[in-house]
Amino acid sequence: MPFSNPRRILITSALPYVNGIKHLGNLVGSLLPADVHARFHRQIGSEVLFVCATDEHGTPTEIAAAQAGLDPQAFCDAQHARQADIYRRFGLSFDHFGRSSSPANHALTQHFYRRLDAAGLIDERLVPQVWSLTDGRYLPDRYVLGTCPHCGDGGARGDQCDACGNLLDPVDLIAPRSALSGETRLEVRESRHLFLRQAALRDRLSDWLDARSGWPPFVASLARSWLTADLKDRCITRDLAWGVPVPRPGFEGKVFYVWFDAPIAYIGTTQDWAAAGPGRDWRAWWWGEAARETTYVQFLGKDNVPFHTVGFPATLIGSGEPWRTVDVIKGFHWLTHEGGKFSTSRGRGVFLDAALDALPADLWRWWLIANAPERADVDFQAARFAAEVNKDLADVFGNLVQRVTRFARTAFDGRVPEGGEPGEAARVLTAEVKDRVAAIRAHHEAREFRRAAAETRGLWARANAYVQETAPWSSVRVDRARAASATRVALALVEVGATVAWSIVPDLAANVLRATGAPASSGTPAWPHDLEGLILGGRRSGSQLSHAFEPVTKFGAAHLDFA
Ligand code: B3M
Ligand code: ZN
Repeated sequence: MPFSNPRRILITSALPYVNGIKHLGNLVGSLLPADVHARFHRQIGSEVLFVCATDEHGTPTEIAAAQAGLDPQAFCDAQHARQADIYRRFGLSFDHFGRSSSPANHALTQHFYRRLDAAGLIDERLVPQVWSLTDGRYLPDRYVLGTCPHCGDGGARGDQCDACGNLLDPVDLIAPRSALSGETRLEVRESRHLFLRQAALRDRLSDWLDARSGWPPFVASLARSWLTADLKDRCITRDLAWGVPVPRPGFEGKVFYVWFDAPIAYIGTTQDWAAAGPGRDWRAWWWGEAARETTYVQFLGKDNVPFHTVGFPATLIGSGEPWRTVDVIKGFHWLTHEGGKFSTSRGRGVFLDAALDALPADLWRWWLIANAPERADVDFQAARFAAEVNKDLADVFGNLVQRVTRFARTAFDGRVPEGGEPGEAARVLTAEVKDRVAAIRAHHEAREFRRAAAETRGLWARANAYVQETAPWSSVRVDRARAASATRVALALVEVGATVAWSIVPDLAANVLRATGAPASSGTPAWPHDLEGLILGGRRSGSQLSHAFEPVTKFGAAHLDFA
């Protein structure tokens, strides 16, 4: 198995744009699976660094700040804090949640530019741009509105007409106007910009891609197609004030394109993490020999594939320095919402603040991971969501935990019962549990999240069947020793079932582990080993079940009143 138990694993999630609260699609498309993977690797003893940041530069931020009556820095300060709080409440266990606007990232971005320039990979070119006399600024393509020359729709943007789907240039629009002011006093001016000569790196990028493995097939083929047909030199500067300044004569008042500095922020954030604590070395994750043992995995949605398979590797490789590049890109398709697209601009879908107001984070985490859009788009439907979460977490797992722990508390004085010998059924069961736990681990290692969740659910169901068969609450009246051993085995199964689910549902698992009196009921529970000793050997006999399990409350789809 590739990368089985790497000594050191670097995990990054695509950086959420700073403006606005994200929706379930953003969560499942990068942040959440990255978190599950980080937690799983901590459980098996890998040295993990999991970083993410808000992506803060670019026109949308500048405009959203202006609309809020704030300068971009103040706007980003507030929005970053809001997002950080939501991710904490979702249990996202970043080692560092940074910002692409940090001084470290500014310095690194300028450093990469200088290296690329020295390597002859930067070209200066004149680009025609729309200048708005009224707004006193250049307008990015999509901030020019007008009538579509193809279908006559009056709401076409300078990059695309949504009505007919045609790609446009702002100069194609009939009666163009500024999206900011509505004014029509526009003119085309030539502006000087920098281009990264990606086409000159084609062979090196292609060799680099050939040397990667373990990617989902659709990500590998998307990467391949971007590297062949669509590999163009890329403009990496913009006529904007908010961003990383371009350190070059004649470029005063311009900044780097947000997609140039955003992936660099994976490194900048690692430097910020290192600066925030003693004994931390960012080079061990990113640089030369020091990072040789590091496996680097990126999590992102399919629209971000080109920037991570062409743009960012071009920056790193083109610098001529020994930067660590990604080993595996785990990409995701879309989560749709009741048959349509999630849309931040139209406020359509389940946004993360509303999701947390409605239900505990783990209920979302469970369903999203069990239904992650790994091979195709997946539709979120409130009714289906409610039915599946109620079944898996309340009926199957919750009920198992509730029955077993409550019985142990009443019949065995709140302890893991001692005495009795596990019989043949328990031996068969243990062999099967070993196989299932190994399968769950293999799915997590392969980043096959749906399979990991499905196998976890299968383990819970198997444990339920054992409890059903042995029914210690009946046998206790006639054969206390047999009931004791069955209850002890069942408690061990509950403990295993919670431990292997912890990366997906950390709060629920901790709640269960407390109720079984397991030692690792706070912090990261180690991946189960020696299952014979735990299940058959009665390793935890006699220990106290100090806390009662807090059952999972069922809910109806009507409880989820989303647009
Ligand atoms: N902020 C786009 C997105 O959220 C972008 C990702 C940057 S990753 C370096 O889709
Ligand atoms: Zn059109």
